[in-house]
Amino acid sequence: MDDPVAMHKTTSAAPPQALSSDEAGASRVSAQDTASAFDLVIDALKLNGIDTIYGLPGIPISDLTRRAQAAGLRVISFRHEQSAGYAASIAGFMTQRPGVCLTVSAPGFLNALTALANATTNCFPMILISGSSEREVVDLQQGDYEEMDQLAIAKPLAKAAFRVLHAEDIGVGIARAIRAALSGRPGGVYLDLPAKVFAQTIDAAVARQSLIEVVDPAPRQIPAPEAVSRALDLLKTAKRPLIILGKGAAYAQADAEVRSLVEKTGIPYLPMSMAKGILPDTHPQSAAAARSYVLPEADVVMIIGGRLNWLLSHGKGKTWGGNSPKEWGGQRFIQVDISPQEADSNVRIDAPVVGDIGSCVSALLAGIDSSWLKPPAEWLDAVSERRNKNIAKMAETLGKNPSPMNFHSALAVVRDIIKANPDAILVNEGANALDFTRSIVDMYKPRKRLDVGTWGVMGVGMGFSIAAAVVSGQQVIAVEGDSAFGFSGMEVETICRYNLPVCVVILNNNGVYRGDEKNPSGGPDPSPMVFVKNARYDMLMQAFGGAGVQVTTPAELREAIQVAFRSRKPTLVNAMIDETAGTESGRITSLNPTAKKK
Ligand code: FYN
Ligand code: ADP
Repeated sequence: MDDPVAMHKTTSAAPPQALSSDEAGASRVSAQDTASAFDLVIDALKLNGIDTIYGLPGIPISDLTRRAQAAGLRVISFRHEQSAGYAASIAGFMTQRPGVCLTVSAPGFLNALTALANATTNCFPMILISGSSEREVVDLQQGDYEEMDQLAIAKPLAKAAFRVLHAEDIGVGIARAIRAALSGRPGGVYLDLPAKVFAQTIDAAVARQSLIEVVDPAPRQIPAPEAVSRALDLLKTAKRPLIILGKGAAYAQADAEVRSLVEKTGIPYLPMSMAKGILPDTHPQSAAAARSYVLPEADVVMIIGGRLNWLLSHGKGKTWGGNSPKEWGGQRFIQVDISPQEADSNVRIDAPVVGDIGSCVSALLAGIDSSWLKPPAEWLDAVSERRNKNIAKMAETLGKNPSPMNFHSALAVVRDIIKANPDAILVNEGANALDFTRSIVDMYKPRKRLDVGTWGVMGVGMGFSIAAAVVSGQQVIAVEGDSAFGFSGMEVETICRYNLPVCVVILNNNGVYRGDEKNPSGGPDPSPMVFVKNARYDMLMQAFGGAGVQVTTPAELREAIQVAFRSRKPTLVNAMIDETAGTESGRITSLNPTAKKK
């Protein structure tokens, strides 16, 4: 997809680096008499502190990527748009600034669309900017190059979708996209830029006037005082209270307030997967290891930045003490959320508190003074007892050293590595590789665990890892099932090209879930559930100049990860584990009709 458009002026590309906000304000258009649409897009992004573009160049946006790099933006160029989209979305989650993904028209746009939809589903702020074909040809369906009505297709999958037809509207288009992505419940936004716009040039003074620096893009939303009192009154009645922290609480970056609320109330808390680490998983009030005990037993549950969706069994059924899948347990719920529509989505919410988490939690804290009574000792003791029992059981399993290595013995190593390197970012995808990692590897700091999220989507691994390294500069470790890795594996070239401190650990059991299935017909094809046996994924990383290591024991695995962390070199550790290790669908067997029957 070479772009025939010649560059208007050549500038040697500066080495990629993050912009300071002062630099971000510097204007390209001010230096010229006229401004091109390319200049306007770049200036509008910089003016709003956006310093990185994740994308894949081609018609009609390749010149935009060159010029953006020349103008000091960091442009991370991927091998597939879906990974670029995932990268942008997780950058949004980590930074509270929309991550920008740039693609070509129709197929490129569609490749990134899964990531845009995933961002919307997960409440990650992201902007997908795609070039598109000629409007008049598309609308008459006359068969343009990469013809597609992208705006119409993006709309149902995005929080908002906009199109710009004139260069002088680029400033407004980008401002609207930023506001839509960040304000209220964050989400994915689509911005359509037809090729014709890029060919436009306007007077530089007009261009300067047209740019908007968005003021207060995510305004605080203060909860109503009566909603706060209602919630506190309900909490006071609880004999067996529980707090659930969701990834919205991690996104909000109100870490000190959330911790203070948990500690001042003395209530046990359950972190959802990406909320792990808001308080360290080793915190004495963590009920993570007593999940199946606290959910049905709790009488009042305060959920902060999380949804009662499938991950929480919709707030009802056996998980919550109901006798049938549809029956509600006896719990009463307080829900703290920025979306006024979230409450009652699955069960009755007795006390919705609508607002941003920082403001809501601060308001709740203001109502909790020294007279606040901690939960009854009976409840706290019961939770501790169950938790300690499960932790002891887990310690026993992790202490074993079976041959061949299995999920537990491999993940015991990752657990130690994260404990020793709490700033490292853990990316995690797979089925068993995901589920075991979630319960075995403790997190110590907020927003350090990035995973498959609300959809349980596979393919986020390398995109998330790349963005995590770019945004934070921290060491990243991606724990991947061998199947999950396949969705974005080619991005190891991207990791090597940008020399990022990413250590990919593949828990390789030769298949989807496990690797020992046979073709039931006895025919020559392998089972649809298995891969090439003992595949050397490590050599894939070596092909691009990174370090690739094959390991078969926990000691070798530890050594390989430690070397990767010390060197900060792109590394792939192919950890061969028992091919019979793994259950179909991991911990969500109940959602898989076949596995459920088995
Ligand atoms: C948790 N547990 C622990 C610990 N932490 N035991 C000991 N030590 C520690 N630190 C216990 C916990 O109490 C549970 O035991 C069990 O380990 C599992 O905990 P988890 O993972 O928190 O709970 P569970 O039941 O798996 O949670 C349900 C879920 C989760 C839906 C939230 O499965 C999930 O996030 N799944 C995502 C799946 C996904 O997206 N897969 C990708 C698609 S794969 P008990 O209390 O005894 O139950 C395609 O097939
Ligand atoms: P989890 O999967 O961890 O349970 P979800 O993604 O389901 O988390 O839920 C996150 C919730 O957090 C969403 O309902 C969203 O509206 C909410 N949220 C996101 N950001 C904020 C914020 N800054 N303040 C309040 N709520 C937020």
